[in-house]
Parts: sequence; structure tokens; C-alpha cells
Amino acid sequence: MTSAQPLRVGMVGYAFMGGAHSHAWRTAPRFFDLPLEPELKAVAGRDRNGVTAAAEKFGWASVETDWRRLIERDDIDLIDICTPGDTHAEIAVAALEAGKHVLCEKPLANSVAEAERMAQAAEAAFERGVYSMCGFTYRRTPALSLAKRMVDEGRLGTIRQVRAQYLQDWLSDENAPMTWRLDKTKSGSGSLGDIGAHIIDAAQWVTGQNITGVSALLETFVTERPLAGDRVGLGGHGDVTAEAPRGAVTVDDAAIFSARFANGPIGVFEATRFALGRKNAMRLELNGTRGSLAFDFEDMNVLSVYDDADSPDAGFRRILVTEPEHPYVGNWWPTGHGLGYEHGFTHQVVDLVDAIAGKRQPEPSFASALQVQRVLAAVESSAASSSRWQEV
Ligand code: SOE
Repeated sequence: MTSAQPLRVGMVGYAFMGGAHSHAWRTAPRFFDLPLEPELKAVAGRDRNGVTAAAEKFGWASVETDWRRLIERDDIDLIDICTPGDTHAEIAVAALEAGKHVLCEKPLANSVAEAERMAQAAEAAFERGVYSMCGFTYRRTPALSLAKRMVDEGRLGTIRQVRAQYLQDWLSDENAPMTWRLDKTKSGSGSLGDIGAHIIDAAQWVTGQNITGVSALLETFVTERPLAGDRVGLGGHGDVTAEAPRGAVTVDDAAIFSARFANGPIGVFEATRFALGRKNAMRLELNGTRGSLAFDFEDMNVLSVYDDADSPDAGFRRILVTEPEHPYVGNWWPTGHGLGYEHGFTHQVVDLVDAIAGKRQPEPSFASALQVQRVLAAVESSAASSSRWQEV
């Protein structure tokens, strides 16, 4: 623990992401020497009982039932937005204009227009020394950070092809109940924005190239679902039964698209919650002129690398990304003792705090997240048009 100046945090929302962020704010200063000392000052949620229980569980010093109170309070320096996408723009713009730093969960917003408004507010705030970041945490998995380092060093040569998948299966049961992630007014889109956004950001970040065009298909396999009797998490089935009243699913269940990148590579992307047996398989493979790399979050401490300079029978090498010189790992455990999903959130806090103290733009910036939003919108637009689709 350091005697550094405090960074007083107010978090909005306290479900899955709220828990992951709370853990990160508490853990980061214990394993990394931070130039500012995060303080968990307040958590906001509409339900007083729920948010009070969350504050006790996750260690927040106070509660608010209206996020606007966090922005009014002068004992809060940063607003951490862990709510569904329909609230991101209003909260982030208000916080930035009030001079508070912002960490906003992905995707940045539910539309390009909202994301543009957020990016403009972030740019104006930056001039005033107020910083913002969007929570694409998979960048901060050591193996993906190592992949980025290798591509930047030219180890793969010129990138020719990108293969990205994000496969989950928590909705493959057609009686899995309705959640906010299936309501377009809350989530903006389905698997496309929720998990597709992650692989779009990761592919653009690791290659260093933006996607410039797409051709897409979206599908909704189950168009109605039981309305849950109580709050259910990912795949939680609550107390619903098949006879419960059903609500309309208004988002995609699966998204697949081809893409072209700025300097020539082509790519294929797939995001689905119906890949039965795949639980959180966020995957990225790059093929270059000198080598390839492959990552699968379900084996997140490993990066597979093929180097064309190796002997023909070398094949892909399996790098266990737990060496002290690998990104972030040196602050944790001895080699071979792997990290988990939560470490990406802790590394996100570390890099955000370092950037704020260093008066640098944290990455991914709202501008980077706006680019992801533009790709999401292009995928939806392409899927809605039949111009590129050839019947067989
Ligand atoms: C659900 O699909 C989800 O929780 C995403 O919303 C998260 O961003 C991802 O990290 C795990 O899966």
C-alpha cells in the first residue's frame, strides 16, 4: 500500500461487471505500485437493498440510489460505469463535463451517434486533464499483450489473415430466460455488441489496423423466451418454467462477418451464445508471411506461435505466458502459476491509474471504442441489406 494521493472511485452498477471492477479496484494497489491509491468511495444502484448488500459484499464505503449523486459529490474523482449500454452515454458525458475521469464498460454505447457524443466529450475533457477509458479488458490478458508485442516487433511479418471467434453457449437452452442482454433497448445488440465487440477491438489492437469494411449475417435462433421471475445472471435459469409468459428477443443470437483491414489483411469473425460446449472461447489467430499466432481465452495463459524460420517439423510452439518478462505477470506468481479472468480487470485499473497520474490518454480511448462501434453498426447495416448475398 502506498501513501500516494487517493483516486476516489464511484461505481454505477453492481452486477457481474460491478463485481469484477470492485475486485480490480481493491486488488490493483496490493500487487502493483500505483502512483494513485484507489478508494472505493461509493456504489450507485436504483434498488437500495441491492446496492447496500453489494457495498457490503464488495467493500464500498457508501451507497447512492441515483448515479447523479456520484457526479455531484466532491469526494469522488472517477466514475466507473458498469451498467447496460443504454445508460453509458448519459452517465459518461455528465461525468466528464463535471470534471470526473471515466472508466466505461464495453461496448461504449448502443449507437454510433451516442459513441460520437461520448468521444467528443472525452476529447474536450482531456484538454482539461480529465481522462477516460473503455473496458476492453481482454487486451490486458498477458498472452494477448504478448501477441501484440510480437506483431509490433514484426515477428509474423506482414499479416495476411485474421480469424476471430467469441463462442459461448449460455443461451443454447431455448428456455433460458429473458435478460437485459436480449433487449435491444438495453443492450443495443446481442452477441454482436456484447462479445463481438471484444474480438473486433482485440483484432484491431493486435494487428494495429482498423477494419475498413464488412459483409455480415446476423441470426436470432430463439425469438421468444420466458420472462424471468427474478434476476438471473448469465445462463442462470432463475425460477422460470417453460410455461412462464414469454417475451420477444429483439437482438441477434449469433453474428458472423468477413472483414477487410486498413493495410490489406482479410478476416473472418464469429460471435455466438449457441456454441454448445464452448463457455468463453474468445479466440484470435493471425497468419502472417513469417509466422502465425493463436490465442484461446479458455486456455488463457498460453499463446501458440508458429515461426516459419523454425525447422519444418517444429509446428506451433506452446508458450506458457507466465514468465516475469511477459506483460503484467511479474507482479503476480512464480512461472507456471497462471492468471484468470479477473486479472484483466486488475491490469485495466493499473494502466488507467498510471495514465491518469502520467497525464496520458488511457487506451482503449473512447475514440478507439468509437471505431469498434462503427464496425458494429456496419455489421448490422450489412446484415440488413441483401445486396452482397448470393442465393445458391
Ligand atoms: C456475457 O456475454 C459476458 O459477460 C460479456 O458481457 C463480457 O464482456 C465478457 O467478458 C464475458 O461474457
